[in-house]
Amino acid sequence: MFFDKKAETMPRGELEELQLRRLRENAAACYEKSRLYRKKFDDAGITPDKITSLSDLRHIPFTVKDDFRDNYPFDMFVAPMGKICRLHASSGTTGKPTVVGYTKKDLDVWSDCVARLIVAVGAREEDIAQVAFGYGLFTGALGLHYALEKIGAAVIPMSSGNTEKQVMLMRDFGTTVLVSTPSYALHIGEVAGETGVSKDLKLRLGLFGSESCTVEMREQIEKSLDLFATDNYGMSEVMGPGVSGECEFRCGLHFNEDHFIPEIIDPATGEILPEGKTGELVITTLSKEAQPVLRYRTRDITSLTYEKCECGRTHARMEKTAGRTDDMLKIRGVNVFPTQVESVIMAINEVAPYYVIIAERENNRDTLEVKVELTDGSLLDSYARLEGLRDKIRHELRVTLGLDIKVSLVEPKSLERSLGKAKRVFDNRKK
Ligand code: DLL
Repeated sequence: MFFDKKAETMPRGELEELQLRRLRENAAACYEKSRLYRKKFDDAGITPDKITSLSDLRHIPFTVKDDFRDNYPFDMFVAPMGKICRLHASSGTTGKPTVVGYTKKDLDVWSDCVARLIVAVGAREEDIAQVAFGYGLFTGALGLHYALEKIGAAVIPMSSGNTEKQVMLMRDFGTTVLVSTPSYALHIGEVAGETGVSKDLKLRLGLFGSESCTVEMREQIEKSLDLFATDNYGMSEVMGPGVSGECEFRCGLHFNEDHFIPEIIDPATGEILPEGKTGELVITTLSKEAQPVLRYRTRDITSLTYEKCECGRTHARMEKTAGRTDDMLKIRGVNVFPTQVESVIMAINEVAPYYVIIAERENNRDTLEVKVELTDGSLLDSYARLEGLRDKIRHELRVTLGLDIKVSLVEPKSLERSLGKAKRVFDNRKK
């Protein structure tokens, strides 16, 4: 099913013509109205009229998160304040938040973009959708909210937290679609099981996003909530959710390529990588009025394919992200992504899908510890069985990562549950 079949299945030649026209308009607006972009262009010795083909995009300098921080709060806007009608911000763990502004048209395009993604995985007018993202400055909740309204679904603006009530309403209202982070969905499934309401739920579809989730974790969520779990991706700097998302075939996330140009670069050199190669995703907005963004370095690691999908969409697809360059841990010369650890843990029956990864520096040597919850606490009483399980997990991690990692098995339900984006990595070496 399509929300906007014409746009989503546009022949690539036509799509690229549209992209070029929008890119040229966008670059000209940035050059004319933004001090930041004018300086970037001038420093690189280019002017927007030099962009005559899509491959000229490579001459435009990158935009990075610090550009948003340095221009806090509103200096990244190219539209006057009178035209801005919504502000969001991404919290960030350090420093100032990154602020994003939207014009009326931006909000309309935003809800169209998200509507395409949710219709592509089967959301319908008849659905009752519970939004369990935190409402507020975070783009997730309102981004999904307005798209769900746009397709005519009944929206429950529940927000995150209050999980027992969340589950009760889900049962009483007959919620069919759950919108949340995958880690919160996992916790909702746990609480639904504990409170005995799982069997009364009518969920059929999960619209999950905002953090990485392995296929193994997704299967766990599907089992516990009995729904079809799907992935959508985005970031506040370029819009929020609505940048890319899976279709019903779940073979990569389709970009809304008429509104965004994706590129993959080598994160170390900035060099553009060819189709299929894994690197850092860079995004250029094509239609944002309030705050266009040129070549934003997302720090997310993925690859692209332009092959036509079985669903009929012609827009490029990105692979599910392996993680962020800032989440990647370098331990004794080996790169470790939390998703690799997750895949190993999820394949072991005796442990629950709750874990944390802790990096330390001891005697000038990096160490990594994985703490993971047992499903059955009685195992803690049997030293031999516990040791056996620990050895098995350590062995599997060594095979996957090529690293010796300390494994700690902890009591069931002892690790903190996530209500939004899970914090699973603690790199104490940075302290
Ligand atoms: O998380 C926007 C969003 C909300 C997307 C709801 C999807 C659903 P930020 O808070 O700015 O915006 O965080 C953006 O989150 O650079 C990725 O690292 C990560 N991220 C977002 N979606 C996914 C996903 C929102 N589906 C950052 N898979 C991005 C993996 C994701 N990581």
